[in-house]
Amino acid sequence: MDPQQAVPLGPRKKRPKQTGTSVAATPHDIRFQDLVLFILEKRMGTTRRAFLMELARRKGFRVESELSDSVTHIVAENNSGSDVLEWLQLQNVKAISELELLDVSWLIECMGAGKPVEMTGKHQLVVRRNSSPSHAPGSQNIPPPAVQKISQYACQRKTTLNNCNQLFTDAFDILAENYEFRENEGSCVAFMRAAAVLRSLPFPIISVKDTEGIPCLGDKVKCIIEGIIEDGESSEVIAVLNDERYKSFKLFTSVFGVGLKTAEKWFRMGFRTLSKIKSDESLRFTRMQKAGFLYYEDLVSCVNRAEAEAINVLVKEAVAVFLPDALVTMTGGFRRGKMTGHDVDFLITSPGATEEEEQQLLHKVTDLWRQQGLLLYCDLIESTFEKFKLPSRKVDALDHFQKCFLILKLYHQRVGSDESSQQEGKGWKAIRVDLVMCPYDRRAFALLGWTGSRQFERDLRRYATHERKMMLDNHALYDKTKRVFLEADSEEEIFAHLGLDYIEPWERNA
Ligand code: DCT
Ligand code: MG
Repeated sequence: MDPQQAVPLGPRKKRPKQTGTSVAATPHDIRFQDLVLFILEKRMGTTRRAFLMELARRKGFRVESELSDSVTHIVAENNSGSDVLEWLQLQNVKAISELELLDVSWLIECMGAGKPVEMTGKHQLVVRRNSSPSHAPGSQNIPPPAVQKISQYACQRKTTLNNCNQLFTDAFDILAENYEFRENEGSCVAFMRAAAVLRSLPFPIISVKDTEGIPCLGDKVKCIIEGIIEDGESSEVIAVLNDERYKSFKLFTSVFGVGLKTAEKWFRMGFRTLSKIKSDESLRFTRMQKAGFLYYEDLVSCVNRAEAEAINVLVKEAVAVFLPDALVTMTGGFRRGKMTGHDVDFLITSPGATEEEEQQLLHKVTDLWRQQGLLLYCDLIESTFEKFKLPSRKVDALDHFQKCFLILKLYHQRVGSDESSQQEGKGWKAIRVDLVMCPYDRRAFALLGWTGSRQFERDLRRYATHERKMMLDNHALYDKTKRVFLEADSEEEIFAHLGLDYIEPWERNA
Protein backbone atom coordinates (compact mmCIF):
# COMPACT_ATOMS: atom_id res chain seq x y z
CA MET A 1 0.00 0.00 0.00
CA ASP A 2 1.25 3.47 -0.81
CA PRO A 3 1.25 5.14 2.59
CA GLN A 4 0.43 8.46 1.05
CA GLN A 5 -2.82 7.06 -0.30
CA ALA A 6 -3.94 6.11 3.18
CA VAL A 7 -5.17 9.60 3.93
CA PRO A 8 -8.37 10.89 2.39
CA LEU A 9 -7.82 14.05 0.43
CA GLY A 10 -9.76 16.75 2.20
CA PRO A 11 -11.64 19.47 0.37
CA ARG A 12 -9.77 22.68 -0.26
CA LYS A 13 -11.19 26.07 -0.91
CA LYS A 14 -10.01 27.56 -4.19
CA ARG A 15 -9.15 31.17 -4.71
CA PRO A 16 -10.16 32.94 -7.88
CA LYS A 17 -7.34 32.83 -10.37
CA GLN A 18 -5.18 35.93 -10.61
CA THR A 19 -4.11 37.29 -13.94
CA GLY A 20 -0.83 38.86 -14.87
CA THR A 21 -2.18 42.37 -14.79
CA SER A 22 -4.15 42.17 -11.56
CA VAL A 23 -1.03 41.82 -9.43
CA ALA A 24 1.75 44.39 -9.08
CA ALA A 25 -0.64 46.75 -7.34
CA THR A 26 1.68 47.44 -4.42
CA PRO A 27 4.82 49.48 -5.14
CA HIS A 28 8.07 48.05 -3.76
CA ASP A 29 11.49 49.60 -3.20
CA ILE A 30 14.03 48.61 -5.82
CA ARG A 31 17.17 47.30 -4.15
CA PHE A 32 19.02 46.00 -7.20
CA GLN A 33 19.22 48.84 -9.70
CA ASP A 34 21.49 47.14 -12.23
CA LEU A 35 19.04 44.43 -13.18
CA VAL A 36 15.78 44.82 -15.05
CA LEU A 37 13.92 41.54 -15.34
CA PHE A 38 11.30 40.38 -17.74
CA ILE A 39 9.59 37.05 -17.14
CA LEU A 40 8.39 35.18 -20.19
CA GLU A 41 4.79 34.00 -19.93
CA LYS A 42 5.09 31.39 -22.69
CA ARG A 43 4.95 27.86 -21.16
CA MET A 44 4.94 29.36 -17.66
CA GLY A 45 1.37 30.56 -17.54
CA THR A 46 -0.14 33.80 -16.30
CA THR A 47 -0.69 32.78 -12.66
CA ARG A 48 2.83 31.59 -12.03
CA ARG A 49 4.29 34.54 -13.92
CA ALA A 50 2.23 36.98 -11.85
CA PHE A 51 3.26 35.19 -8.64
CA LEU A 52 6.95 35.29 -9.53
CA MET A 53 6.78 38.93 -10.59
CA GLU A 54 5.15 39.94 -7.32
CA LEU A 55 7.61 37.85 -5.27
CA ALA A 56 10.64 39.28 -7.10
CA ARG A 57 9.34 42.83 -6.66
CA ARG A 58 8.80 42.20 -2.96
CA LYS A 59 12.42 41.07 -2.73
CA GLY A 60 13.58 44.37 -4.26
CA PHE A 61 14.00 43.37 -7.92
CA ARG A 62 12.85 45.57 -10.77
CA VAL A 63 10.50 43.52 -12.92
CA GLU A 64 8.92 44.93 -16.06
CA SER A 65 5.46 43.79 -17.09
CA GLU A 66 6.17 44.63 -20.75
CA LEU A 67 9.27 43.96 -22.78
CA SER A 68 11.20 47.22 -23.23
CA ASP A 69 14.70 48.45 -24.09
CA SER A 70 15.54 48.79 -20.42
CA VAL A 71 15.23 45.02 -19.81
CA THR A 72 18.55 43.30 -19.09
CA HIS A 73 17.52 39.78 -18.01
CA ILE A 74 14.94 37.47 -19.58
CA VAL A 75 13.71 34.68 -17.31
CA ALA A 76 11.98 31.70 -18.88
CA GLU A 77 10.68 28.32 -17.84
CA ASN A 78 10.44 25.15 -19.94
CA ASN A 79 11.97 27.06 -22.84
CA SER A 80 15.31 26.39 -24.46
CA GLY A 81 17.63 29.23 -25.41
CA SER A 82 16.51 28.79 -29.02
CA ASP A 83 12.85 29.09 -28.00
CA VAL A 84 13.50 32.35 -26.19
CA LEU A 85 15.58 33.68 -29.05
CA GLU A 86 12.84 32.87 -31.55
CA TRP A 87 10.26 34.64 -29.37
CA LEU A 88 12.49 37.71 -28.92
CA GLN A 89 12.99 37.93 -32.68
CA LEU A 90 9.22 37.93 -33.17
CA GLN A 91 8.98 40.87 -30.74
CA ASN A 92 11.48 42.82 -32.89
CA VAL A 93 13.93 43.21 -30.03
CA LYS A 94 17.06 44.88 -31.36
CA ALA A 95 19.96 44.27 -28.97
CA ILE A 96 19.22 40.62 -28.28
CA SER A 97 22.89 39.74 -27.82
CA GLU A 98 23.10 42.05 -24.80
CA LEU A 99 20.32 40.25 -22.95
CA GLU A 100 20.93 37.56 -20.34
CA LEU A 101 18.71 34.56 -21.09
CA LEU A 102 18.08 32.65 -17.87
CA ASP A 103 16.20 29.67 -16.63
CA VAL A 104 13.66 30.26 -13.87
CA SER A 105 15.92 28.26 -11.51
CA TRP A 106 18.17 31.33 -11.36
CA LEU A 107 15.29 33.55 -10.26
CA ILE A 108 14.16 31.01 -7.68
CA GLU A 109 17.66 30.83 -6.21
CA CYS A 110 17.70 34.64 -6.09
CA MET A 111 14.40 34.56 -4.19
CA GLY A 112 15.91 32.10 -1.71
CA ALA A 113 19.03 34.22 -1.27
CA GLY A 114 17.08 37.50 -1.18
CA LYS A 115 19.53 38.98 -3.70
CA PRO A 116 20.84 38.29 -7.22
CA VAL A 117 22.92 35.09 -7.22
CA GLU A 118 25.73 34.40 -9.65
CA MET A 119 24.58 33.26 -13.09
CA THR A 120 26.30 29.99 -13.91
CA GLY A 121 26.09 27.53 -16.75
CA LYS A 122 23.22 25.67 -15.16
CA HIS A 123 21.09 28.84 -15.26
CA GLN A 124 22.08 30.25 -18.64
CA LEU A 125 19.94 29.22 -21.58
CA VAL A 126 22.12 28.24 -24.48
CA VAL A 127 21.11 28.72 -28.07
CA ARG A 128 21.88 25.58 -29.97
CA ARG A 129 22.65 26.04 -33.64
CA ASN A 130 20.54 24.01 -36.07
CA SER A 131 18.25 22.75 -33.36
CA SER A 132 14.61 22.95 -34.17
CA PRO A 133 13.49 25.04 -31.25
CA SER A 134 10.90 23.84 -28.79
CA HIS A 135 10.03 20.64 -30.59
CA ALA A 136 12.90 18.42 -29.53
CA PRO A 137 11.38 15.13 -28.36
CA GLY A 138 10.96 15.02 -24.62
CA SER A 139 12.05 18.62 -24.14
CA GLN A 140 8.95 19.33 -22.09
CA ASN A 141 9.90 16.68 -19.56
CA ILE A 142 13.35 17.94 -18.70
CA PRO A 143 13.20 19.28 -15.15
CA PRO A 144 14.73 22.69 -14.47
CA PRO A 145 18.49 22.41 -13.88
CA ALA A 146 18.36 23.21 -10.17
CA VAL A 147 16.29 20.14 -9.37
CA GLN A 148 17.96 17.70 -11.70
CA LYS A 149 19.94 15.48 -9.37
CA ILE A 150 18.44 15.42 -5.90
CA SER A 151 19.05 12.13 -4.15
CA GLN A 152 16.31 10.32 -2.25
CA TYR A 153 18.88 9.82 0.54
CA ALA A 154 19.53 12.67 3.01
CA CYS A 155 23.17 11.49 3.24
CA GLN A 156 23.65 12.54 -0.39
CA ARG A 157 22.23 16.00 0.20
CA LYS A 158 23.52 19.01 2.11
CA THR A 159 20.96 20.27 4.60
CA THR A 160 21.96 23.37 6.52
CA LEU A 161 19.78 25.20 9.03
CA ASN A 162 18.92 27.72 6.30
CA ASN A 163 15.52 26.27 5.44
CA CYS A 164 13.82 28.08 2.53
CA ASN A 165 10.72 25.91 2.82
CA GLN A 166 9.79 26.18 6.48
CA LEU A 167 6.17 26.85 5.64
CA PHE A 168 5.96 23.35 4.17
CA THR A 169 8.37 21.52 6.47
CA ASP A 170 6.56 22.76 9.61
CA ALA A 171 3.33 21.40 8.16
CA PHE A 172 4.88 18.02 7.30
CA ASP A 173 6.56 17.73 10.72
CA ILE A 174 3.13 18.09 12.35
CA LEU A 175 1.51 15.56 10.01
CA ALA A 176 4.40 13.08 10.55
CA GLU A 177 4.10 13.48 14.31
CA ASN A 178 0.36 12.87 14.14
CA TYR A 179 0.96 9.63 12.23
CA GLU A 180 3.59 8.66 14.79
CA PHE A 181 1.01 9.17 17.55
CA ARG A 182 -1.39 6.99 15.57
CA GLU A 183 1.34 4.39 15.00
CA ASN A 184 0.97 4.68 11.23
CA GLU A 185 4.64 4.20 10.44
CA GLY A 186 4.34 4.29 6.65
CA SER A 187 2.68 7.70 6.51
CA CYS A 188 4.93 9.03 9.26
CA VAL A 189 8.07 8.08 7.29
CA ALA A 190 6.60 9.46 4.05
CA PHE A 191 6.04 12.91 5.61
CA MET A 192 9.41 12.89 7.41
CA ARG A 193 11.18 12.15 4.11
CA ALA A 194 9.19 14.85 2.33
CA ALA A 195 10.10 17.41 5.01
CA ALA A 196 13.74 16.32 4.86
CA VAL A 197 14.05 16.73 1.10
CA LEU A 198 12.41 20.19 1.17
CA ARG A 199 14.80 21.30 3.94
CA SER A 200 17.72 20.56 1.62
CA LEU A 201 16.49 22.71 -1.29
CA PRO A 202 18.45 25.91 -1.96
CA PHE A 203 15.26 27.62 -3.22
CA PRO A 204 11.71 28.04 -1.97
CA ILE A 205 8.91 26.08 -3.58
CA ILE A 206 6.49 28.62 -4.97
CA SER A 207 4.51 26.48 -7.37
CA VAL A 208 3.66 22.78 -7.60
CA LYS A 209 5.69 22.81 -10.80
CA ASP A 210 8.82 23.39 -8.71
CA THR A 211 8.36 19.95 -7.14
CA GLU A 212 8.93 18.20 -10.49
CA GLY A 213 11.95 15.91 -10.32
CA ILE A 214 12.23 16.14 -6.54
CA PRO A 215 12.17 12.68 -4.93
CA CYS A 216 10.09 11.66 -1.87
CA LEU A 217 7.12 13.85 -2.82
CA GLY A 218 4.10 11.65 -3.46
CA ASP A 219 0.64 12.76 -4.60
CA LYS A 220 -0.65 13.37 -1.08
CA VAL A 221 2.38 15.50 -0.23
CA LYS A 222 2.03 17.49 -3.46
CA CYS A 223 -1.64 18.06 -2.74
CA ILE A 224 -0.76 19.58 0.63
CA ILE A 225 1.96 21.71 -0.95
CA GLU A 226 -0.63 23.00 -3.44
CA GLY A 227 -3.04 23.82 -0.61
CA ILE A 228 -0.40 25.79 1.24
CA ILE A 229 0.64 27.68 -1.90
CA GLU A 230 -2.96 28.64 -2.64
CA ASP A 231 -4.30 29.32 0.85
CA GLY A 232 -1.16 29.96 2.89
CA GLU A 233 -2.13 27.08 5.17
CA SER A 234 -3.18 23.44 5.02
CA SER A 235 -6.64 22.34 6.10
CA GLU A 236 -5.19 18.92 7.07
CA VAL A 237 -2.66 20.53 9.39
CA ILE A 238 -5.29 22.76 10.99
CA ALA A 239 -7.47 19.70 11.57
CA VAL A 240 -4.54 17.90 13.26
CA LEU A 241 -3.71 20.89 15.47
CA ASN A 242 -7.33 20.92 16.66
CA ASP A 243 -7.51 17.16 17.11
CA GLU A 244 -8.07 16.02 20.72
CA ARG A 245 -5.81 12.99 20.41
CA TYR A 246 -2.95 14.95 18.80
CA LYS A 247 -3.18 17.76 21.37
CA SER A 248 -3.21 15.31 24.28
CA PHE A 249 -0.34 13.16 22.94
CA LYS A 250 1.73 16.26 22.26
CA LEU A 251 1.15 17.48 25.81
CA PHE A 252 1.68 14.13 27.53
CA THR A 253 4.85 13.22 25.59
CA SER A 254 6.33 16.62 26.47
CA VAL A 255 6.91 15.12 29.93
CA PHE A 256 10.35 13.44 30.25
CA GLY A 257 9.74 9.69 30.58
CA VAL A 258 6.36 9.63 28.85
CA GLY A 259 6.29 7.68 25.59
CA LEU A 260 3.50 6.66 23.26
CA LYS A 261 2.27 3.76 25.46
CA THR A 262 1.73 5.95 28.52
CA ALA A 263 0.22 8.78 26.46
CA GLU A 264 -2.23 6.30 24.93
CA LYS A 265 -3.18 4.97 28.37
CA TRP A 266 -3.81 8.42 29.84
CA PHE A 267 -5.76 9.49 26.75
CA ARG A 268 -7.97 6.39 26.92
CA MET A 269 -8.57 7.03 30.61
CA GLY A 270 -10.02 10.39 29.60
CA PHE A 271 -7.22 12.66 30.83
CA ARG A 272 -6.64 15.87 28.85
CA THR A 273 -4.48 17.99 31.17
CA LEU A 274 -1.22 17.41 33.06
CA SER A 275 -2.58 18.89 36.29
CA LYS A 276 -5.37 16.27 36.41
CA ILE A 277 -2.81 13.51 35.80
CA LYS A 278 -0.38 14.79 38.45
CA SER A 279 -3.09 15.01 41.10
CA ASP A 280 -4.69 11.63 40.37
CA GLU A 281 -3.91 9.28 43.23
CA SER A 282 -4.69 6.07 41.37
CA LEU A 283 -1.87 6.62 38.84
CA ARG A 284 1.64 5.28 39.39
CA PHE A 285 4.60 7.08 37.85
CA THR A 286 8.09 5.84 37.00
CA ARG A 287 11.10 7.55 38.57
CA MET A 288 11.75 9.19 35.20
CA GLN A 289 8.19 10.54 34.95
CA LYS A 290 8.34 11.86 38.53
CA ALA A 291 11.47 13.83 37.58
CA GLY A 292 9.72 14.86 34.36
CA PHE A 293 6.84 16.42 36.31
CA LEU A 294 9.12 17.92 38.96
CA TYR A 295 11.31 19.80 36.46
CA TYR A 296 8.64 20.18 33.76
CA GLU A 297 8.85 23.95 33.26
CA ASP A 298 12.65 23.94 32.92
CA LEU A 299 12.72 20.92 30.61
CA VAL A 300 10.06 22.18 28.16
CA SER A 301 11.86 25.49 27.77
CA CYS A 302 14.63 24.53 25.33
CA VAL A 303 18.34 24.50 26.15
CA ASN A 304 20.12 27.43 24.50
CA ARG A 305 23.69 27.48 23.22
CA ALA A 306 25.07 29.40 26.22
CA GLU A 307 23.57 26.77 28.54
CA ALA A 308 24.94 23.98 26.34
CA GLU A 309 28.43 25.56 26.50
CA ALA A 310 28.19 25.82 30.29
CA ILE A 311 27.25 22.12 30.47
CA ASN A 312 30.16 21.36 28.10
CA VAL A 313 32.58 22.92 30.62
CA LEU A 314 30.96 21.04 33.50
CA VAL A 315 31.26 17.68 31.68
CA LYS A 316 34.83 18.25 30.48
CA GLU A 317 36.02 19.28 33.94
CA ALA A 318 34.39 16.31 35.67
CA VAL A 319 35.69 13.80 33.11
CA ALA A 320 39.23 15.24 33.31
CA VAL A 321 39.31 14.57 37.07
CA PHE A 322 39.15 10.81 36.45
CA LEU A 323 40.47 10.28 32.91
CA PRO A 324 42.72 13.19 31.86
CA ASP A 325 43.27 11.78 28.34
CA ALA A 326 39.57 11.37 27.59
CA LEU A 327 38.07 13.12 24.56
CA VAL A 328 34.71 14.76 25.22
CA THR A 329 32.69 15.86 22.17
CA MET A 330 29.37 17.64 22.20
CA THR A 331 27.20 15.79 19.68
CA GLY A 332 23.48 15.95 18.71
CA GLY A 333 21.86 19.11 17.42
CA PHE A 334 24.42 21.48 18.93
CA ARG A 335 27.21 19.84 16.89
CA ARG A 336 25.05 20.47 13.82
CA GLY A 337 25.03 24.17 14.67
CA LYS A 338 21.56 24.40 16.19
CA MET A 339 21.05 27.28 18.62
CA THR A 340 18.61 25.35 20.84
CA GLY A 341 17.90 21.73 21.71
CA HIS A 342 15.82 19.57 24.02
CA ASP A 343 18.97 18.18 25.62
CA VAL A 344 22.78 18.30 25.38
CA ASP A 345 24.47 15.13 24.07
CA PHE A 346 28.10 14.11 24.67
CA LEU A 347 30.35 11.35 23.44
CA ILE A 348 33.27 10.35 25.66
CA THR A 349 36.15 8.08 24.73
CA SER A 350 39.67 7.52 26.01
CA PRO A 351 42.68 6.23 24.03
CA GLY A 352 44.56 5.05 27.12
CA ALA A 353 41.91 3.77 29.53
CA THR A 354 41.71 0.10 30.52
CA GLU A 355 38.32 -1.62 30.12
CA GLU A 356 37.80 -1.25 33.85
CA GLU A 357 38.61 2.48 33.82
CA GLU A 358 36.35 2.95 30.84
CA GLN A 359 33.46 1.19 32.59
CA GLN A 360 33.97 3.19 35.81
CA LEU A 361 34.11 6.70 34.34
CA LEU A 362 30.38 7.51 34.08
CA HIS A 363 29.86 6.12 37.61
CA LYS A 364 32.61 8.35 38.99
CA VAL A 365 31.44 11.44 37.13
CA THR A 366 27.81 11.06 38.24
CA ASP A 367 28.91 10.30 41.83
CA LEU A 368 30.90 13.53 41.84
CA TRP A 369 27.87 15.54 40.64
CA ARG A 370 25.69 13.79 43.22
CA GLN A 371 28.08 14.91 45.98
CA GLN A 372 28.07 18.44 44.56
CA GLY A 373 24.26 18.48 44.59
CA LEU A 374 24.08 18.87 40.80
CA LEU A 375 22.55 15.51 39.93
CA LEU A 376 18.76 15.87 39.79
CA TYR A 377 18.14 12.59 37.95
CA CYS A 378 20.39 9.76 36.74
CA ASP A 379 19.66 6.62 34.77
CA LEU A 380 22.90 4.77 33.98
CA ILE A 381 22.69 1.92 31.49
CA GLU A 382 25.61 -0.51 31.33
CA SER A 383 27.21 -1.48 28.05
CA THR A 384 26.01 -4.54 26.13
CA PHE A 385 28.52 -3.89 23.37
CA GLU A 386 30.17 -6.92 21.72
CA LYS A 387 33.18 -6.51 19.47
CA PHE A 388 32.17 -8.85 16.66
CA LYS A 389 28.44 -8.37 16.67
CA LEU A 390 27.07 -7.44 13.22
CA PRO A 391 25.52 -3.97 12.94
CA SER A 392 21.80 -3.84 13.58
CA ARG A 393 19.42 -4.18 10.64
CA LYS A 394 16.90 -1.82 12.21
CA VAL A 395 17.27 1.84 11.23
CA ASP A 396 16.11 3.10 14.63
CA ALA A 397 17.85 0.57 16.90
CA LEU A 398 19.35 1.85 20.14
CA ASP A 399 23.07 1.35 20.47
CA HIS A 400 24.83 -0.86 23.01
CA PHE A 401 27.30 1.61 24.52
CA GLN A 402 27.29 2.47 28.21
CA LYS A 403 25.32 5.69 28.65
CA CYS A 404 23.46 7.82 31.12
CA PHE A 405 20.36 9.95 30.79
CA LEU A 406 20.65 12.80 33.27
CA ILE A 407 19.02 15.92 34.56
CA LEU A 408 21.66 18.33 35.82
CA LYS A 409 21.29 21.46 37.90
CA LEU A 410 22.88 24.33 36.00
CA TYR A 411 23.40 27.46 38.09
CA HIS A 412 22.82 30.72 36.25
CA GLN A 413 26.07 32.40 35.32
CA ARG A 414 26.87 35.37 37.48
CA VAL A 415 28.31 38.14 35.38
CA GLY A 416 28.44 40.84 38.07
CA SER A 417 27.00 41.46 41.50
CA ASP A 418 24.14 43.55 40.05
CA GLU A 419 23.22 40.77 37.70
CA SER A 420 23.19 38.11 40.40
CA SER A 421 20.94 40.14 42.66
CA GLN A 422 18.53 40.55 39.76
CA GLN A 423 18.35 36.80 39.11
CA GLU A 424 14.83 35.91 39.97
CA GLY A 425 13.58 32.52 41.03
CA LYS A 426 15.65 29.58 42.13
CA GLY A 427 18.94 30.62 40.50
CA TRP A 428 19.36 27.43 38.45
CA LYS A 429 17.80 25.50 35.58
CA ALA A 430 17.27 21.76 35.16
CA ILE A 431 18.93 20.57 31.93
CA ARG A 432 18.62 17.19 30.20
CA VAL A 433 22.05 15.73 29.42
CA ASP A 434 22.99 12.46 27.68
CA LEU A 435 26.49 11.00 28.14
CA VAL A 436 27.70 8.11 25.99
CA MET A 437 30.96 6.22 26.65
CA CYS A 438 32.43 4.27 23.76
CA PRO A 439 35.56 2.19 23.09
CA TYR A 440 38.25 4.31 21.42
CA ASP A 441 38.29 2.26 18.19
CA ARG A 442 34.54 2.87 17.72
CA ARG A 443 34.59 6.62 18.28
CA ALA A 444 34.06 7.56 14.61
CA PHE A 445 30.94 5.38 14.30
CA ALA A 446 29.57 6.60 17.63
CA LEU A 447 30.25 10.24 16.69
CA LEU A 448 28.56 9.85 13.32
CA GLY A 449 25.58 8.13 14.96
CA TRP A 450 25.15 10.61 17.80
CA THR A 451 25.51 13.71 15.64
CA GLY A 452 22.21 13.01 13.87
CA SER A 453 19.87 14.28 12.68
CA ARG A 454 17.73 11.21 13.12
CA GLN A 455 16.55 11.45 9.52
CA PHE A 456 20.15 11.76 8.32
CA GLU A 457 21.11 8.62 10.31
CA ARG A 458 18.16 6.64 8.99
CA ASP A 459 19.10 7.49 5.41
CA LEU A 460 22.79 6.69 5.98
CA ARG A 461 21.82 3.19 7.11
CA ARG A 462 19.26 2.78 4.34
CA TYR A 463 21.87 3.89 1.82
CA ALA A 464 24.48 1.47 3.22
CA THR A 465 22.03 -1.43 3.05
CA HIS A 466 20.39 -0.79 -0.31
CA GLU A 467 23.12 0.87 -2.32
CA ARG A 468 26.30 -0.72 -0.93
CA LYS A 469 25.29 -4.09 0.57
CA MET A 470 26.81 -2.89 3.83
CA MET A 471 25.48 -2.67 7.39
CA LEU A 472 26.03 0.47 9.44
CA ASP A 473 25.10 1.37 13.00
CA ASN A 474 26.59 3.41 15.87
CA HIS A 475 29.24 0.70 16.50
CA ALA A 476 30.53 -0.52 13.15
CA LEU A 477 30.35 -0.84 9.37
CA TYR A 478 30.23 -4.31 7.83
CA ASP A 479 30.72 -5.14 4.16
CA LYS A 480 28.44 -8.09 3.40
CA THR A 481 30.02 -8.83 0.02
CA LYS A 482 33.56 -9.03 1.37
CA ARG A 483 32.39 -10.28 4.79
CA VAL A 484 34.66 -7.85 6.63
CA PHE A 485 34.29 -5.08 9.18
CA LEU A 486 35.56 -1.76 7.79
CA GLU A 487 37.50 0.21 10.35
CA ALA A 488 37.53 4.00 10.65
CA ASP A 489 39.26 6.61 12.76
CA SER A 490 37.19 9.52 11.47
CA GLU A 491 33.76 10.28 10.04
CA GLU A 492 35.44 11.13 6.72
CA GLU A 493 36.71 7.54 6.48
CA ILE A 494 33.21 6.14 7.04
CA PHE A 495 31.79 8.31 4.24
CA ALA A 496 34.67 7.17 2.03
CA HIS A 497 33.99 3.47 2.79
CA LEU A 498 30.38 4.08 1.75
CA GLY A 499 31.46 5.83 -1.45
CA LEU A 500 29.76 9.04 -0.30
CA ASP A 501 31.00 12.62 -0.52
CA TYR A 502 31.70 13.91 2.97
CA ILE A 503 28.87 15.89 4.54
CA GLU A 504 29.85 18.29 7.33
CA PRO A 505 27.94 18.09 10.64
CA TRP A 506 26.19 21.43 9.97
CA GLU A 507 25.01 20.03 6.61
CA ARG A 508 23.28 17.06 8.28
CA ASN A 509 20.17 18.92 9.48
CA ALA A 510 17.84 16.71 7.46
N1 DCT B 1 20.61 8.90 18.81
C1 DCT B 1 20.99 7.58 18.77
N2 DCT B 1 20.50 6.71 19.69
C2 DCT B 1 19.64 7.15 20.65
C3 DCT B 1 19.26 8.48 20.71
C4 DCT B 1 19.78 9.36 19.76
O1 DCT B 1 21.76 7.19 17.91
N3 DCT B 1 19.17 6.29 21.52
C5 DCT B 1 21.17 9.82 17.84
C6 DCT B 1 20.20 10.40 16.87
C7 DCT B 1 20.37 11.88 16.96
C8 DCT B 1 21.39 12.12 18.05
O2 DCT B 1 21.72 10.87 18.57
C9 DCT B 1 20.92 13.05 19.11
O3 DCT B 1 19.64 12.70 19.57
P1 DCT B 1 18.62 13.79 20.10
O4 DCT B 1 19.19 14.53 21.24
O5 DCT B 1 17.32 13.10 20.33
O6 DCT B 1 18.45 14.69 18.83
P2 DCT B 1 19.00 16.13 18.50
O7 DCT B 1 19.21 16.13 17.05
O8 DCT B 1 20.16 16.45 19.37
O9 DCT B 1 17.76 17.02 18.84
P3 DCT B 1 17.55 18.05 20.03
O10 DCT B 1 18.18 19.30 19.54
O11 DCT B 1 16.08 18.19 20.20
O12 DCT B 1 18.22 17.49 21.23
MG1 MG C 1 20.06 16.43 21.49
